[in-house]
Amino acid sequence: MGDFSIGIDIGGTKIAAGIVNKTGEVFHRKVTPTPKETKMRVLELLKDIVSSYISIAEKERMHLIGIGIGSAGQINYKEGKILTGTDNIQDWNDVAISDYLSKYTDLPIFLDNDATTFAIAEHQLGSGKGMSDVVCLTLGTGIGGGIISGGNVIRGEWGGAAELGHITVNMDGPKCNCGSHGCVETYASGSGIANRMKERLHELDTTTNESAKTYFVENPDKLTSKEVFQWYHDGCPIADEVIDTAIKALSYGMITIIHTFNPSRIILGGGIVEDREWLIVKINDRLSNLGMHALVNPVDIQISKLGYDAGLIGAAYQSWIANK
Ligand code: BMX
Ligand code: ZN
Repeated sequence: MGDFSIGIDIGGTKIAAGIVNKTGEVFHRKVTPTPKETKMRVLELLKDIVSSYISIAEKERMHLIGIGIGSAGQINYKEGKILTGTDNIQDWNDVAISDYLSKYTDLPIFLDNDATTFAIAEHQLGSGKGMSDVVCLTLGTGIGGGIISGGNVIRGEWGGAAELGHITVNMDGPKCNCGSHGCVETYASGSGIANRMKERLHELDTTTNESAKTYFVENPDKLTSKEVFQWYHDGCPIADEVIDTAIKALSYGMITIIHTFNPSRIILGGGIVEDREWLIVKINDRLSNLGMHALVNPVDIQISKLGYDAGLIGAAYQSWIANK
């Protein structure tokens, strides 16, 4: 049956997990909301996921060779520890994930940033296969970055590199929960799009945007990017500006990425781009008039082939990279 690895992807909204084979097939997929209370709740959930997969693997005679975990946050991959995390995940500071889980299993544990594991999956098995220079952006609760340069994963000294969602595109822009201002994430992530719309809800005109106004009155705190996209398609002018600004911010962020890494492809993933090919057309329109042409023009922007599973597949794939 070959070897298998457990893959877990911890994001600000959900935790996705599965047992993965070397070609990236996912078995026994599980998706759970990320516990909002404390890091201990997240750790207990991880322990439960790992224990249940170990019993399933035993029953089904799947030979497990490791556990790979991709998590949002600033991660010391050498120590298997989350150092810090923005408020996208509550209490996500100083979390010794590998130490905690190794009390329950002897399998090797590999921890990395979630967008880095996404990039590993796309590079090994997805849209970046066979390419030496690709950059990935995950557009979900936050915006994560993963970089493959010269065929190598770029992690920096301890694993904190590639926080590409925190490229500043407006020094006077909204405060970001990383501590800076006007990061791409504040405009183009799920939370960024929702926050920019919330700031402008008072401008909505009931005559032209009945559904938006009603929604705001009834659910002011529950607004998500999903509603903003819906209103954009319904012709709401404020939503139109919010989405246009998101595309603009993303395009300027990409120019910095292209000027810095000279990639041949940028792969986008996450809920914001899933099934929204039209976003790529709009980004390409903007990119055609920005930056240094020799660098920018040849870059091909694509949506992830592996989709929602990319993060967990890349996390699991670490077990094979380690065994090479
Ligand atoms: C944030 C940051 C990144 C992460 C990115 C995508 C935290 C908790 N998160 O910029 O480390 O890669 O979000 O995360 O510090 P997601 O929650 O959208 O999957
Ligand atoms: Zn930031």
